Amino acid sequence: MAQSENKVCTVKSWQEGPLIDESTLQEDLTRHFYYTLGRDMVGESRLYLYHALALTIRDRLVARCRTTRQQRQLSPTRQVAYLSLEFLMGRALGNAVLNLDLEDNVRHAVQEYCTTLEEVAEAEHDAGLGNGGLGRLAACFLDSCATLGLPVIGYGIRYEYGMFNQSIEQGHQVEHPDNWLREGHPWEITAPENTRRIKFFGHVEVYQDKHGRKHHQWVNTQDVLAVPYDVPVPGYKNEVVNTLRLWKSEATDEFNLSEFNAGSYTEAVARKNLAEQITMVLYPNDSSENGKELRLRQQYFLSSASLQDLLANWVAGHGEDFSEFAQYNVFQLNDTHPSIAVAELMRLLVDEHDLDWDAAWHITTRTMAYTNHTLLPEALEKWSVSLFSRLLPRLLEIIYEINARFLTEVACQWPGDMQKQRSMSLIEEGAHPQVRMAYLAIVGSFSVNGVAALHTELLTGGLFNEFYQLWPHKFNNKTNGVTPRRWLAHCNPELAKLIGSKIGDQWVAHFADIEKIRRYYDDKAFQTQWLSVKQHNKQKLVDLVKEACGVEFDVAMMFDVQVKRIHEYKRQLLNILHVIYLYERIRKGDTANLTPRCVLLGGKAAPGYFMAKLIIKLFNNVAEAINNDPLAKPYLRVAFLPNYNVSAMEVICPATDLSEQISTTGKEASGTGNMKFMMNGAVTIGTLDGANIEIRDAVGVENFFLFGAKSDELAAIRSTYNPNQIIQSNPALQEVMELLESGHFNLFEPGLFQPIIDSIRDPHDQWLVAYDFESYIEAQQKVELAYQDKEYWTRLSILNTAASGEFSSDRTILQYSQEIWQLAQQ
Ligand code: B1H
Repeated sequence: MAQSENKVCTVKSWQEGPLIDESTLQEDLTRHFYYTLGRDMVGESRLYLYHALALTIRDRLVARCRTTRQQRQLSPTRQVAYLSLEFLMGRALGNAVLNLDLEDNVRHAVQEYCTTLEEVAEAEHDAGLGNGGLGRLAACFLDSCATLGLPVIGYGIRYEYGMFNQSIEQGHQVEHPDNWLREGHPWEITAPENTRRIKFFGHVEVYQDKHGRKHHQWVNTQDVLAVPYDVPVPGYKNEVVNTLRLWKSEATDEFNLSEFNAGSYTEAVARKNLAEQITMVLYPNDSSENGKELRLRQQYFLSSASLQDLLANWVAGHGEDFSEFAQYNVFQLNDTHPSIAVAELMRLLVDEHDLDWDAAWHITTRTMAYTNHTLLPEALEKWSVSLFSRLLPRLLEIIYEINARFLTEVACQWPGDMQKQRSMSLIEEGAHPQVRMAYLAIVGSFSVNGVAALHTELLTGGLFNEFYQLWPHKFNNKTNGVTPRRWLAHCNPELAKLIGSKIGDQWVAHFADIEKIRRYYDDKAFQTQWLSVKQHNKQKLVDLVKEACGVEFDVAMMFDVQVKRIHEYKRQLLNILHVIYLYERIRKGDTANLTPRCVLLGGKAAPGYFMAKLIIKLFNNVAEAINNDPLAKPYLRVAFLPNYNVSAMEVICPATDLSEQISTTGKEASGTGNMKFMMNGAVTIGTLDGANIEIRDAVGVENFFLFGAKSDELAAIRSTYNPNQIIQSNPALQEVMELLESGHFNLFEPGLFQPIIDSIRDPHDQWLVAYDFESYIEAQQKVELAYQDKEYWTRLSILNTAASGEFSSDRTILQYSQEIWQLAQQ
């Protein structure tokens, strides 16, 4: 439908919009409850009340979204599209109430329904459209962009099924589909008029026009529709509402005619399912690629739909003149997952908008920016050339052309060095040639950034060193951050209030201000209040653990927590060995200096990751043995929290005393859970990895419990690594291994944990579990002593929160905005 055919008609009485402010909130809630949803029984269901409240708040978001858009149209500026296969948004209600400053009104309004805001909020499903840190980072970034008033639109996929739900059965992880849309998603608004068409398969035909110019036509394709669903993203008390646009795949209305005419009507309709499969499910493999064709389809689907969307908007405003396009647009690629966008933008500009190659390349390399999130080799995406040529034939041609021109540049830089050309080529040669997506992203982008200082150093000095030598100016660091709205103001209201009573509430939007509470770290009365808030928060976690795991935690004990995806590099196994070590001491009666502690572990294992699943089982078996031993009860309690997700973290991080950040050095690109814990006053035990290094610098080395090998020692350690000898020469570790190897934790399942035992004893153990055991135990002993001195620990806790200012995603986004995006100051 052409825009010009629509008559523009503004409803006069609505030019200002209908009255929609706090004063009508109560009536709007009732109207949505009674009429939009057709309910009449109060108390009938929390779910309906939640929906009515969400719609009431959405009205207010929609109004602000419209004014935000209108204001930006008045003075167009450079804008950013953040392309990500994951947005781990969690729940929206509490965040919207906070950011729109509606708490008092909403509390008042729900009172009429004889319930509380907290209870209503519990009815919302988490939007689990992400795996872990990378997806949650995207969500924090959206909050910061809106809060800073930046014109940033998120583009992602509206997965029908998000991250799977995890239950624990007989100690094993069991996965259940996350049908999060079943009860409806009241925040989204669909915009079918902006549906885009995405091509797959087919072949390329070349023809010459009358001027002798070659044109490429991608024909005989099997097309899929991308239908947008917009989710509002409110800024904090600033009237700005940005958009997250999520694409859903749908079949076109075209049938395969021959099939249809042959009487196979139902088969032809059933074939539509193939199209709808694209956005059916999120791949649950955090930090490892899986190489599945459907995943490449998802990546291209998102990239193409989003770029077409932006180009269509551009053409609506500027016609086919792209001369200023790069001045007004930036595309930030969240890892290589959407990196096919580099080739797709070339295709759209050259094939569909008739630009010549050089003009299109000029635009592409001035608008694309790439964030790398991992050095793990298993996470570096490669797609086979044969899959590409079948699924996306025109894109493969474009990648070849980009590569040919790029290799000429390499040859100029390093004349005659064929090895350089091979190692830097976008195509990895071999029996099964593959496209290296990270290289495509680097070659096509003007900026390449890592997510913490060490990570960026390792990128430029190692993984991408050759590219760094060629283009040092492209590389930069942007240390991650998390939003203090969700991760302090919303999830820890008591602490927020206490902080506010001393330094005001400016910190919520200007988080550098949090440093001001440092003044009170020695103030006895303040310490007492601080501790009392922590105890309340711990009680909430006690209730959750009791309900979810049936284990009794005790607020008087230290809460020692490790929650994150289960992965060997994150070393949950080291944590378990420490738990077994403590248990050994208890069994031996060596308890004089033992600080009672509750150890909580949580996180999901990728369904196909055998070792990660076995680690969950080991932890649960160890927990079972310890929790059933009356000797252990006064000193040690252990629980695995099933189905760790964003909402669970909102209860966990305010209640944690000790934050476990114990990855093998050089493996965790940044980590962001470490920052959430720190903001909420947890003290960290950790390695010199990822953002831990910056956290330790910020809080002061004396206030951080450091252990483990350092990154510049790793090569030497690995070359002579002999875990069996380490075990032999360390009595504590020897005892731990003996207990594990005796079958004490798998009495009825002999040999169950042999793969774990073997991995610890393996001289090629990449994760260096045995190597770091001794220094980990020492650091844990220092933690125990520190915790025994309540006042000292409380001081540490306050200092951690006070030093967390730089880990706000507002700081990160300001750096993206100034140093990469070059957005005008708002
Ligand atoms: C991170 C991933 C990731 N790095 C592949 N890489 C995925 C890779 O589904 N996949 O194919 C999904 C996720 N995730 C994490 O990003 C890092 O491990 C963290 O250290 C970092 O804090 C986070 C955000 O930068």
